[in-house]
Amino acid sequence: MRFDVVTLFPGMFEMLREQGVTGRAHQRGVWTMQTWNPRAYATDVHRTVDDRPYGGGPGMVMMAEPLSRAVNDIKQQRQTQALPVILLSPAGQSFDQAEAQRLSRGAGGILVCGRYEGIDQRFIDHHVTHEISLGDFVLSGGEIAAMALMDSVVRLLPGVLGHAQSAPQDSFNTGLSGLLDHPHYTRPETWQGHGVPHVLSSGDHARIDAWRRKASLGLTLERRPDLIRAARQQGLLSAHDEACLKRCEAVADWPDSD
Ligand code: 9D3
Repeated sequence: MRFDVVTLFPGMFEMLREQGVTGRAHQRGVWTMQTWNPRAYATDVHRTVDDRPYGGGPGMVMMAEPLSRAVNDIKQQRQTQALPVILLSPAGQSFDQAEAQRLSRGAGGILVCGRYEGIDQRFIDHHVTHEISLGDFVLSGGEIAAMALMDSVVRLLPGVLGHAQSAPQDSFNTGLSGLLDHPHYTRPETWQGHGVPHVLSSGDHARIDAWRRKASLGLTLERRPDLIRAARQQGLLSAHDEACLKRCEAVADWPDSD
């Protein structure tokens, strides 16, 4: 897996290379990343990468030429024209786990991070194959979105997560049928006067699994009823799950009641 990132702020990406799960995987050579600064591809002495918008209005627009020269350089170095060129953009398709999984099965791609008010549309029309957003909130640029995307993809690569934190148990993944995860507890047994649900120290794994499934269903019903509908539509809910949901719907103050 290799990502080539076009960004005016290459320093931001060191974190991904150095820290945590992605840092360890990078150290082991599971994935690589190279950053490309469009400023290095500017054609004037001031190394200009932005200009005022045609039609007027506030803010600046990233020029097509420096970005295009950067992308062409990447494609030449990687000896392929077929790489996905992903623009991180508030106008993109909302990113989700299914897209992370698709990307994790590929060879990586070119990530283009915008700054300022936007990017000259002619660059987008000429080079960009996918536009991806993190959701309906405003960031200062595409960098943090690109890092979030790479983090979510790299952790899905074979051998990146240890057995103890393996990917299939995550929220939105198959083990949980696309439901939210159940609550977690660890020592001490009493913290600030609050105990741990007794079933979790019973050693009865069938009862523990049943409790966790019920907790997942109840939390998801309360917070993300859209995910319940999606799981149902995909046939991921058993008759037992449906009965559990019916009982949850009848209990107003879940999960505090027993
Ligand atoms: C005034 C119109 N704004 C569009 C919503 C302008 C604008 C805001 C923020 C233009 C660019 C940006 C920078 N954001 C990103 O590059 C970005 C982003 C985001 O802001 N939210 C969610 N996902 C993403 S991915 C890239």
